Amino acid sequence: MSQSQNLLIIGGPNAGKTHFVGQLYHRLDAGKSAYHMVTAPADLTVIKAIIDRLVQGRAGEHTESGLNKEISFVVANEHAQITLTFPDYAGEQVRGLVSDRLISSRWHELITQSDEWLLLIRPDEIPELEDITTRGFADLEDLKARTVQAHAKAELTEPGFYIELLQMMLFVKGKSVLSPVQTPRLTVALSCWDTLGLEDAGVEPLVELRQRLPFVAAFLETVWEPGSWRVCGLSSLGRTLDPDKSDDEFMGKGPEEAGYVVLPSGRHDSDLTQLITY
Ligand SMILES: Nc1nc2c(ncn2[C@@H]2O[C@H](COP(=O)(O)OP(=O)(O)OP(=O)(O)O)[C@@H](O)[C@H]2O)c(=O)[nH]1
Ligand SMILES: [Mg+2]
Repeated sequence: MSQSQNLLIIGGPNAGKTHFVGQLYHRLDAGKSAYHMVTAPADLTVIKAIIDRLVQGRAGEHTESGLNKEISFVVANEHAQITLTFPDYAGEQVRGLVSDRLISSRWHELITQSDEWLLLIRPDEIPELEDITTRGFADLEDLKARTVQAHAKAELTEPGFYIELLQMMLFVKGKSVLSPVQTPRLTVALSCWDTLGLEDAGVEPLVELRQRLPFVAAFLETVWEPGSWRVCGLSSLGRTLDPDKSDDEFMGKGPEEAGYVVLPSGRHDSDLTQLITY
């Protein structure tokens, strides 16, 4: 075995982190991946809870904000061994990292110990940037109301949040953005891909990122070394599930048959471990 990697999985609120890790585990457990499990997570509570829901054809729950579980497992094939660390925090905690500019000692450790990052971004929940091409000229009254609202919020925009998050993580890792970043290698996964109306294979995720989050794409293109980062698509479920009502078709086939990764070329692949190996 030639390589040993440490992958950190991270994402904002509602990005699909818990469903992805549940589906990934379920696939590995069912022997449906190019990788096999070497060490299973010590605590299976979170994974069991999500898989229980999925086998009933129902969506799982939002991670409670007080919950701080870390799920770690080791997978391998004949070439590489990968330790996956997935802090199952509620996504708001990641928002907090950025808005408070404070990184706890545990987050510090997680970031410094990792040499690969998988960042989940959910494009269908990102509000379209309002500009003259989408809004036209506003009348004065309308403009006044919107200015008050904007000041009251004073939050980072979504693209700003992701850029700031990556900059903070690079800072903790001791990386300068003045020379192209080679490690950590980065995979950005556009999650809930099935909600984007692009079911057919062939759409390159980087093209989609450039279109939906041009600032984030430009940041990555400037800061990371080409070949050390990539953009993929992810649909852990392949469809939207209801938390209360079973989806019979999903349940009948089994969760391990649902979901896919969209590779940088636009090809769809049902093996979700494609996202963790780069
Ligand atoms: N359509 C669709 N919905 C998905 C997919 N994956 C997750 N979801 C839904 O997206 C929502 C968020 O998924 P979670 O996995 O709970 O997201 P999270 O990042 O863990 O969210 P927090 O725990 O709140 O931070 C849930 O309602 C899921 O049912 C997918 O592949 N497709
Ligand atoms: Mg969660």
